[in-house]
Amino acid sequence: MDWELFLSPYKQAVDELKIKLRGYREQYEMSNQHSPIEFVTARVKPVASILDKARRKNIALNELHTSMQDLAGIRVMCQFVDDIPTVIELIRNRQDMRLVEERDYIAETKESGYRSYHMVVEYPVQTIVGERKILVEIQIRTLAMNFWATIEHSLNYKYEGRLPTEVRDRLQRASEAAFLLDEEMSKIKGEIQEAQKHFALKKIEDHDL
Ligand code: 0O2
Repeated sequence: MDWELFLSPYKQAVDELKIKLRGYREQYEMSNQHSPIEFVTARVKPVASILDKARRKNIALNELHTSMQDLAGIRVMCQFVDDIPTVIELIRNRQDMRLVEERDYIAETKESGYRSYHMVVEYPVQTIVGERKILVEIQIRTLAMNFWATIEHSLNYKYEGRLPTEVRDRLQRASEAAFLLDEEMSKIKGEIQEAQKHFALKKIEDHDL
């Protein structure tokens, strides 16, 4: 299997979407509004992870494009929990993609403690042999949710998915702490935004000097 060739439309899709979603942030900044998007990252799933997941979920390699929804992945990080519905709406209203599925692991936290909002979309990529529709998984989460998921992901990698009970328990407590952090930040959102506005103005003034 020529992986580079197979994954090239996925790479095209994540590169395009990364630019498109980052564009929102610039628009909010230009209009002096709080941006619900803090930053955006994108990746094509590494071949080793594809093979591993295909084995785990019994997916044949010739069914990857329909059965593995996260070959192309975009992550949108938000400062506050209530930025998440704003981002969801922005994505739902787009005309350049079709929504396939949504999974709300914020309303229903996963057993591991994982929280995030997942949207699977079908995104058309123009190739030299015509249009290809590519599935892309967009994960939307706060900075606290992202911190937790990143740490948990590396620990899972280290322990090859078999986390010792003590680590698992600590991660569950850490997930609750991240939840509380999000709650506290939401409560002082107004204050934080004031401070950020002052900081942004100061940057402009300093730049003008
Ligand atoms: P990677 O390395 O991020 O690509 P499944 O794979 O069975 O868990 P499914 O049905 O494929 O689930 O879709 P789901 O759960 O909506 O999305 C899977 C992706 O969500 C994962 O991709 C992770 O990125 C993230 N995710 C889901 N559950 C967890 C979790 O408990 N902890 C962390 N850290 N991330 C999670 P991959 O392929 O597992 O990994």
